[in-house]
Amino acid sequence: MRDTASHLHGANLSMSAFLEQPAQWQNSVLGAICFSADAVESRMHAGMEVPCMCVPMQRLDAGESICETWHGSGQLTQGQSGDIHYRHDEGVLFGVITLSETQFEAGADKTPLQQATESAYRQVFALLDTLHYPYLFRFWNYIADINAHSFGLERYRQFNLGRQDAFLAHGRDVVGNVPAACALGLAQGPLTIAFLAGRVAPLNIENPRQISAYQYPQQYGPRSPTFSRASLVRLGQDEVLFISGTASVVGHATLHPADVAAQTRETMTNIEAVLAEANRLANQPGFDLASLHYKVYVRHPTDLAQIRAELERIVGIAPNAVYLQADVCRRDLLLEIEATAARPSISGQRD
Ligand code: 3EB
Repeated sequence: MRDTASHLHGANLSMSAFLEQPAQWQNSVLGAICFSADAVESRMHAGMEVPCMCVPMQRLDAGESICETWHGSGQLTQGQSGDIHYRHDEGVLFGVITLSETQFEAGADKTPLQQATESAYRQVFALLDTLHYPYLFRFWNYIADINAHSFGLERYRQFNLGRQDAFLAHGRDVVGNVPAACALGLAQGPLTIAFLAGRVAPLNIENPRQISAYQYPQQYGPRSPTFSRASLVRLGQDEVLFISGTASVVGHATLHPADVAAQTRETMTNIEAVLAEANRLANQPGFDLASLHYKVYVRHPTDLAQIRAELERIVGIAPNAVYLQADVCRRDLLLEIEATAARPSISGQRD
């Protein structure tokens, strides 16, 4: 039993464990992101009030599919607004939105993916304005065929155009105070986005080894990606750290293009640099590699063993990590790792 109020925390469960939880547990869940290569279980949605997003990705390190759940506290309220399903407590809102590009026509100046992205983000911002959760903590972005080219532009770059236009349309910053995020490629499916937002401004953290993504030069596309390297959220006594998708990028360049072990090491050095920044800013420093929960997106399944061996060597103890097959937003990047801080203040809650 949790004793104190306003705890935001995450947990990973297998899909079957998720479905077997008692109603009381479900009543604390703000939402879930379920990674499964299999067709979506209809039970996931039937009669469930929990907003749940299914990401069609293969888990590489175990047979079981995995659900990332986010828990709130107290009375939860859920709803639907346009294409968004959401649930919130007093301080935090979790939402999911999926949009098919086929709803949009290839207009003169905007591609269908760009329009879908802009629409999804505009819907998110409008909802947050209406419900008064103005601060975005974190976005999860999943995009079919992320490295393919259409309409003369790589699809990830089309996504970046639509995303930034929505930020600008809502008068939001596109440099500095921008949310943490990840952006990964799927074999197929609609544009799939989840988000966490709240009523307190997070601290946005950059990585001194990297140029901020929102300042990437033109060579990476007509619009820079709108995300920060991490966000640190303070909720009462709690601090939750969201480290964005992190890759083998130093400055703005990809390093070690064909060496997956070296990319893994460079990525972890980047995560360590972000942790150092977080500890400088945190009320309760003490975030470390061993206490993070990792999601490791692997482009080539055959690279799993090498990536895993490096990660385990660098973290020291067996890391809390889930490995998933995904495309990464630059062709020469072989992996991307995101991480969330475990909450060391609560004993016996290791999840
Ligand atoms: C990078 O450092 C790797 O577009 O939202 C990581 C995390 C990356 C988020 C995004 C992209 C995004 O640029 C790619």
